[in-house]
Amino acid sequence: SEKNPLKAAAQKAADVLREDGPTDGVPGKPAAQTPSVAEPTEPHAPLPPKPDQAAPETVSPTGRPTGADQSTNAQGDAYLTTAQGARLYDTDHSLKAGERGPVLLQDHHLREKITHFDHERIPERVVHARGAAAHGVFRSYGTAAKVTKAAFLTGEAETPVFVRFSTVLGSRGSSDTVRDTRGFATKFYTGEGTFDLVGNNIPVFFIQDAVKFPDIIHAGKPHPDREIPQAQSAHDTFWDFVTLHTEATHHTLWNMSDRAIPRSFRTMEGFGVHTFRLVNAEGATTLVKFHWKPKLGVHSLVWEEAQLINGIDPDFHRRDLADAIEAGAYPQWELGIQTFPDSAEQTFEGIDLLDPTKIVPEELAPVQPVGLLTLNANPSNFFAETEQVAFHPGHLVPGIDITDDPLLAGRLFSYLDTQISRLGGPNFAQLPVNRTHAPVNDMHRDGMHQTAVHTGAAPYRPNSLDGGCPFLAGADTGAYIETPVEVPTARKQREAPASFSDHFSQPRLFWRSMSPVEREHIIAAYTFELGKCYEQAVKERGLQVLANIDPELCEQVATGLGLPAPEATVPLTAVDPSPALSQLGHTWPLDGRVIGIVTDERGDLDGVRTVRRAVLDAGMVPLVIAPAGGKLDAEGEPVQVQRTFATARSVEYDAVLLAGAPGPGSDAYGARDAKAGDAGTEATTDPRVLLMLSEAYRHGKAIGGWAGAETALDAAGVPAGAPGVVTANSGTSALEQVTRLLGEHRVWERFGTGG
Ligand code: HDE
Repeated sequence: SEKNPLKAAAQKAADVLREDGPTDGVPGKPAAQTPSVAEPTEPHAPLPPKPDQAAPETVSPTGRPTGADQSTNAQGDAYLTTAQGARLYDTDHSLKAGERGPVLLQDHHLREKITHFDHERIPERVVHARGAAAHGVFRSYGTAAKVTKAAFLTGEAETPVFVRFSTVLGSRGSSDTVRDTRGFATKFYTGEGTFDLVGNNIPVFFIQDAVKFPDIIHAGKPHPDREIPQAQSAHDTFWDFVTLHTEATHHTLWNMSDRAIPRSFRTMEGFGVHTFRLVNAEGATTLVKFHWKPKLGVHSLVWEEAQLINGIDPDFHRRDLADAIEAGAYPQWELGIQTFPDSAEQTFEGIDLLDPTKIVPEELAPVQPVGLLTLNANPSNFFAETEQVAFHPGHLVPGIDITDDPLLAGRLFSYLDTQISRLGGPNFAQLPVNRTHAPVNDMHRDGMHQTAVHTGAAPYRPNSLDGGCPFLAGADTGAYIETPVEVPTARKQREAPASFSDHFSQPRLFWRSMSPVEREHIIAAYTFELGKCYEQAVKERGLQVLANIDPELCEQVATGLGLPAPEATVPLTAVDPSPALSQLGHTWPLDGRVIGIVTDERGDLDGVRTVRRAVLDAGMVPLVIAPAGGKLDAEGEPVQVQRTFATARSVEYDAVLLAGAPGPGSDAYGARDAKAGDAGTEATTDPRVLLMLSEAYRHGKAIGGWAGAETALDAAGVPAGAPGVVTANSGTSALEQVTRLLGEHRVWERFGTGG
C-alpha cells in the first residue's frame, strides 16, 4: 500500500530487478554482479524486502486519540469469524451428533474459543500488579538545555507519553486506597528512543542495595501459609523486616504518613528516587533528582476514609483518573530537577547522592521546572496497554545517564528479566504500547511472539551481504554513549560505604517537618499497624526504631500499644526541618473536586439547580444525592438525581452541601430506621444522611447548609459553628464559603491539633 514505505521500496526493487538484474542493495542503483567481499564503509540502505515480505507498520498506535483510527480496532469486519478469518454462522451451540447427542471433537470453533479463553490471563507483575494508566503529552520548557542534550527536554518539544500509576504490594484485583507506596512510571516516546522514568510517589526506598529487594517484598506480601493479609503492611512479617533492617526506617515513616493514602493519582508527587546523571551538548555532566509536581497540589485521604473506600469503591483511584480525563479535566504535573555538581564524592551538603534512602531537601536544592505533563486520553483497552506496558529504568536516551546507586544497578537487570516471564518472551518491545517511536534497526531475531517479518540476509555485524547494514552511529549521529566516568581501582567487596549507615537523621528530618495534624496521623498509623502485629518482640522493636527517630513519636505510639517507651540508642542529632515536605499551608486549585449536594423533594430545589451550575462553572463535580433515583420535580427544569441515599457514601465527595433536612427515604432501610427512632430524637432526617454528615465531619470535610439544614446538622451531632461548618441563607452563599474552605483541602482544625 502507499502507506507502507517498505512495500513501496519493495515494489521499486522488484521493478529494478526486472529491468536491470540484481541490485547491490540500493534501490534503483545498478548492481555489481557479485556482492563485494569487503565490509562496506559507507552507510547505505539495506537490501529491500521482497515484495511479499513487508514488515508490519513500525509506527506505534499509542498516543492517538482513542477510537479515532479504525486500524487500531481489533474488530475489523461486520461478521464474527474464527481467528483464521472464516465467517461463523453460530457461536452459541457446540457441534453435536443430534440435538441431545455428544459434542464432537471436530468442532474447531469450540476448541479455538475455549483454548484462547483458557490462556487469557498472563502472570501479574510480581510487584506493582494493581495499576491504572493514561496517555498524554509532555511539553518541554526548554530550560533543561543547559544540563542535557536529550532532545525531548530541549526547545519546546512535544513528546507522547504513557503513564502508569500503581500500588506495590497488592494483587491485580486489590483495592486502590490501601496504605502503600504508589508507582509513578512514565514512558516518553521520544524521537531518540524511549525514555522510561520509573518512579514512585515517595522519594526514598526501603533498601540501599538491590540484592535485598526479594527480602523486603517477601516480608510485605501476604504470609506464605494463609496468603493473608492482601495489600497491607499491617502485619508481622513486614514489621519484623523493617524494624530489623533499619535502613527501611525513612521509607516506612513516609508510608505511615498521609503520603501513602493519596486522595487521587492526580494529587500525588512523583520522584525518580535515584540520582541520575545528565549530559549536555558539550559533554558536561550534572547529577540530578527528578520530581513530578501535581498542578492540583498534594492531597491525601484520611485513614478511616481510605478504609471505607476499600469496601465501597475499590476502584476509587482508577475511576477518578479515568473520569477526570473523560470529562476533559486533564491532570497535569510539572517535571522538575534538583541539580548537583558531578563531584568525585557524589555528595551534596553532606548528603550521599548514591544512597536511595536519602532526600536532598528542596530548601537546599530547589526543584527547577523543565516541562509539563498532561494526561489527556484513557487507554482503549486495559490489557493491551495498561497490563502489557513494560517499563525499564535502563530505557535511556542520549543526554540521560545513570549513577552507581547500587539499588539502580539491580533494577537495570530486573526489569528486562521480569518482562520475559510476564510477557512471555523477548519480543515485548513489539507490543503496540511498548513500540518506540524512533526507527528500530536491531539485529534481534525470532523468539516467542515475533511479529516482525524481518528481511535481509545478514542479521549480524560485520557483514557485506546486507551492504554492511546496519551501521553504527557516533556522537555526531545521535549514538547513546555512556559517560566515561572514572571507576576507582578498588577491591571486590560486599560492603556499603559508611555514609549509608545513618538510618535515622533523615526520618527525624521528615518527622520534624510535619505539621501537628500530620504528626497526629503518623502516630495513629504506627499505632494501628504495630497494633495489628501479634508478636510482642516486633512491637517492641518497632518502638525502639521510633525512639531513634523522636522521643515524642515513640511515647505516643507506646501509649497506644500499652507498652513502655524505650530510650534512643543513637544520638538524636539536630536537623533543620524542610517545610516543603508538609502537605499543609497552601491553597490549591479546585479542579475536579467533588461536591455532594444532599436534598429531597422538600429541599430548596431552585437553590440546588443554581449551586449545581456554579459547581460546574468552577471546574468541580456536583453530585446530587436524594432519597430515590430519577428526577426531583421542581418548578421549571427538574433536578437529575445522581446518587441515592442507598448508593452514596460520604467518601465519594470532598465537601458536602445540604439543601434542607432530607426526611427518611421511602425504602426499607430509611423507613425502618426512621421508625426505630434514635436516642429520643425524632427521626426527621434520613439516618443515612446523618451518617454522611458525621463521617464528613470526622474526615475534616467542609460542610455547608441552607434552607433548614440546621435540623439535620443538629441531629447528626455536627456542632453549629464548629470549624468548617457553615450555614447560610442561600445555596450560593453556602457554596462560596465551602469552596474557600476546600482550597486548603481539609478543615485541619477538626483534627484537634489545629493543623
Ligand atoms: Fe521496581 N520493579 N524494583 N522499583 N517498580 C517492578 O518490573 C525492582 C524500585 C517501580 O507500572 C517490576 O515490570 C527491583 C524502586 C514501578 O509497570 C520489577 C528493585 C522504584 C514499577 C521491579 C525495585 C521502583 C516497578 C515488576 C530494587 C522507584 C511498576 C513488574 C532494586 C524508583 C511499573 C515490572 C509499571 C516494577 C524490580 C525498586 C518503581 C520486578 C529489583 C526504587 C513504578 O522488575
